[in-house]
Amino acid sequence: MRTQVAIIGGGPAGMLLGQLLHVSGIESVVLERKNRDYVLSRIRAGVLEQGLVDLMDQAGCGDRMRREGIKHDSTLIAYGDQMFDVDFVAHSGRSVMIYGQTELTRDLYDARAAVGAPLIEDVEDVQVIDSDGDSPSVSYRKDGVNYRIHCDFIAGCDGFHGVSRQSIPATIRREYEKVYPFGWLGILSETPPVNEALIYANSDRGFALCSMRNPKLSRYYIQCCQEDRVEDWADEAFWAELKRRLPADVADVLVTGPSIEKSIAPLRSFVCEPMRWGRLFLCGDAAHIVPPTGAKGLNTAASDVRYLFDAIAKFYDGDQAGIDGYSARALARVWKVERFSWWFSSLMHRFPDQTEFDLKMQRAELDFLRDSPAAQAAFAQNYVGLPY
Ligand code: FAS
Ligand code: PHB
Repeated sequence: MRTQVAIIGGGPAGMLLGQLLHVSGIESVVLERKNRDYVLSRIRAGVLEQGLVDLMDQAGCGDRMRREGIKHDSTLIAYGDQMFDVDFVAHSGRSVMIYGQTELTRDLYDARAAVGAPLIEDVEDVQVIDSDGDSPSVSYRKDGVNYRIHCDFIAGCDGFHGVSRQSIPATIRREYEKVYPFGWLGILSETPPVNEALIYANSDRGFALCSMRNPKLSRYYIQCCQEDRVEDWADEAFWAELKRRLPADVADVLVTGPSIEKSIAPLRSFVCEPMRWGRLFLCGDAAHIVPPTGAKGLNTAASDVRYLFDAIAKFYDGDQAGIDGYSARALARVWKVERFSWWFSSLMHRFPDQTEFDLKMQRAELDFLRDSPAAQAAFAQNYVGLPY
């Protein structure tokens, strides 16, 4: 088989890239280790930057998101008995869109199926071949049969545990990592959100986040120990702990109910440099990971996709500059996002080794963020999404 772009990974990065290429007349094949049902069963991101909203429109996949997504102009930040809002529009002129990653990825799967573009699911043993040569290819096995796809470019969109990053020689790769000493325990419940806005809470018992998917579906998180397992947390225990971490007037109106999904996510910051090796280009979690505090994981996958799509489209118009500049351009934004995600995580979580002085610093920074328009403007500009 031959195609122009072989995309490894059918998550949001791979499927968005595939759809952008398709609407521009560039052929691609998506190889997914699992399948549509598995990918859509994972509950992940909930906040879309305007850049990603615009890309979904450009890909012709924005209609349901526009109908069902919820525009948010601000967020609430709570600490101790304090709670204040940061007005995104006042400080940045932009908003964010609440629309689950699950629904966004569903829209992309439906769009690819509607145009009949190749998506090969349940593949095994994907391998990147000769990416640093002039005739790259990808091999894989399906139903016991080995296949090979010859292509012009390989997009490594296969997430943190994929094969693409490992296909860049270890002597070339530089990896930067910070592992946080806690995780996030998240639940989905068919209950009305506790507030119209998201609430990020720093309490003396640890971090909590009140989010949502729609007016009847709420998403809540609490910081938990790295060793915790989902089975350690009965719904009743989760709700009781969440209430302890929220201001009393918020806890009093929290509507609880059975969890329809419950999972624990580890938190890490991670970046791989470079994001290119010959004709192989990394996008999304294959190249970088952020703690979800700043809602940047999915959104930074989107900016990578935008840069790579632009570069490939220009290549076929005879301009190599985008391809040659992809890694540096993507990493320049990635590192700024890593900084914001690390900063906001450090501000809102309780760390096992924190001293009384450290806690005073957290409190002082939160007081400054509450009182300073300049600090709120910096927060808002990062949260709504730095320019592409
Ligand atoms: P993904 O990991 O989503 O997709 C990669 C795809 O590649 C998967 O479908 C996988 O099956 C496939 N694959 C892997 N290896 C392969 C191979 N060898 N061959 C073929 N296919 C292969 N971000 C937020 O903004 N907010 C959140 O609350 C949030 N919560 C998260 C919770 C968890 C548990 C995790 C892991 C991530 C979370 N994220 C969150 C980040 C998340 O949204 C990612 O940023 C987003 O899924 C990135 O999309 P992709 O880069 O497409 O990677
Ligand atoms: C979510 O709704 O899943 C969500 C929202 C904001 C975050 C992280 C996760 O910062």
